[in-house]
Amino acid sequence: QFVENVIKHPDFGAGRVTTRFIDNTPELFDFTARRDRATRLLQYLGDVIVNGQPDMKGRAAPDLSHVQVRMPTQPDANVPPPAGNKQRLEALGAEGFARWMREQPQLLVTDTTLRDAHQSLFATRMRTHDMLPAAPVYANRLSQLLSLECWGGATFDVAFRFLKEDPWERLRKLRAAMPNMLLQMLLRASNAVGYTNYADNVVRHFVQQAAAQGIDVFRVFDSLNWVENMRVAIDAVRETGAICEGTLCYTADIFDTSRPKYNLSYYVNLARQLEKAGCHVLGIKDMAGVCRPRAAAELVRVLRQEVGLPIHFHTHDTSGASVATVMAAVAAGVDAVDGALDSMSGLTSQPSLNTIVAMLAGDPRDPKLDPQALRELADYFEGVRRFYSPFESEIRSGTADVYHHEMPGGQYTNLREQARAIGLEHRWPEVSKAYAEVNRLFGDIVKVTPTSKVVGDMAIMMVANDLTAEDVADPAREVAFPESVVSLFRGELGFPPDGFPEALGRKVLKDTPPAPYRPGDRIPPADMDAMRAQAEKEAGQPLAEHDLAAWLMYPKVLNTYWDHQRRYGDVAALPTSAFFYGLREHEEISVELDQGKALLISLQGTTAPDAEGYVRVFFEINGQPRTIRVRKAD
Ligand code: 3PY
Ligand code: ZN
Repeated sequence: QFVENVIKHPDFGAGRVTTRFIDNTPELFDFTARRDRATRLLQYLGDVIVNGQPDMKGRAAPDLSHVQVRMPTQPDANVPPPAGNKQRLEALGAEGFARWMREQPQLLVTDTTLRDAHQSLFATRMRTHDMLPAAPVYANRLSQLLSLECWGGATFDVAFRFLKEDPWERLRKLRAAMPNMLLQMLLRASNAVGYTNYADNVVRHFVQQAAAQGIDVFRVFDSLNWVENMRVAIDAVRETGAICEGTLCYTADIFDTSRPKYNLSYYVNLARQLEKAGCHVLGIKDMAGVCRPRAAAELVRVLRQEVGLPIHFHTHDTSGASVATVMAAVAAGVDAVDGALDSMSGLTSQPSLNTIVAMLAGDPRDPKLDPQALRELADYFEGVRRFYSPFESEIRSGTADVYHHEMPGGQYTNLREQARAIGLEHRWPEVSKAYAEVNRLFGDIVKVTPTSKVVGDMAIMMVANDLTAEDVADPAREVAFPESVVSLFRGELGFPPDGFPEALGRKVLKDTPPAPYRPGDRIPPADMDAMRAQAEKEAGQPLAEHDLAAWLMYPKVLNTYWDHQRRYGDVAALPTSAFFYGLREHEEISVELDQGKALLISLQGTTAPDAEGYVRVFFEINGQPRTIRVRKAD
């Protein structure tokens, strides 16, 4: 192979070869690098075949023998996609784009399939490998979509932690495949894509990197609806030239007089603050799906009078009523809504985009999206979803229970995961009941990441220890509160407008609760040079600016990810069935390590463990036999 590389090199052919040729022509060694990468992938497959994929521990592998993924028709790669909203944003700028959104009559639609839908249905596990075949179809046949939500929220952490892939790489690939579409992310304001407040300069740096790598629309929210705590993120987004969708999180019910703090004027006041803070678009984020049709209509009608921003409505279908809610919002004049392709919709996910489009056919606000393209993509994801079935929750139907527990759709599968991990899944109804009780104990707060995680931690702790709400509130009873609860009461995620309940705060903190302050004012700025030096030392390699941004938020997760990379190479290139379940005997997969260069890998067989506990796994790779030794775990 090496000699072949030398002979084929254009400089060799052209006689431009000096004694330094070999030293100066590193690509001659590509084959060793490729061989090494292939070996590492085989090691990964061998480990999965012999010992199972770590994320699958305790889950039953699905029967995949009948799974057929129907690929959507791929457009001609030589024909560039039509101009879309990306070009409109470039032409009009963020303010101009927002004005266009508000003035044009059609309903604008965001597709959440690549972010919220899989976060809400199967614990955020969708891999980039399964997203990419859809991208050219979106770009060529669905370019009228307002945007594709494809990044942020839990996808960032889960990609590194569980999927062992780089979310920045995902973003770059999606960006390249859809140069005409607006790519949207969910940003938790000062919590960025994490679960805690970060230093202001870390948040700014992250936003700059996300915009530079391809994000056009930032949906920014704060988990306590505290606009003061959103300003750093809002300003950072504005500086990049991207669209800032300042978002209010909807909770309770504007018509419920027993919870007056979440009445209509609460939301109008928030919307005015977001407009004044410089947001281009107003998002209404009904993260749990508790906004009923009558409330959505009233909210949209009044907000459209009271603020000048276009309004973008987001909900979840946990109750089964979300299409009704979306239709009510549309009738009241909402400018944009979110939906997910129908095979990725419903239950804790978004309402079906295909259904919304079908319901509005012929309507003056018809979004005019190609139903056939939506159908093909939905068919494709229906097949893809089967690979992830071990991560799906057991729910089979919509339930009005959500109006009671108010758990965000994006949290539901994750919290069930958390319960499962400590053996509490069979007590799930108690967990969801405790969740509602914790909300009341905490003073009826907005529950969305990360406050929702704190409420979930507390609920799980109560069920695990058989504690009632009375036990928790009882000053005489010792309770070991989870660290996240202590942090919440210390104000490290900010404060609700009416503060946290004083008595419980005293019990949790064993001290007087603090007066409200903005967490970012107390977190010293990160020393970027020192941080970079440390991160590069841990990574064992120079890091790009965006890698540093990731490490600043998730140092431990990144270190583990880098270890995995060193050991196994780029597992993101594997097909999903192989990534999670390994290979069946004589199954052959094609893995594209470099653009256009596929490896054919098949499993020929395995031996029983030898005396030292090692199994030999026989592969064929591009027709050549290769054996990998794997120690069988006890
Ligand atoms: C997230 O922050 O990940 C959410 O989806 C909140 O709804
Ligand atoms: Zn959501």
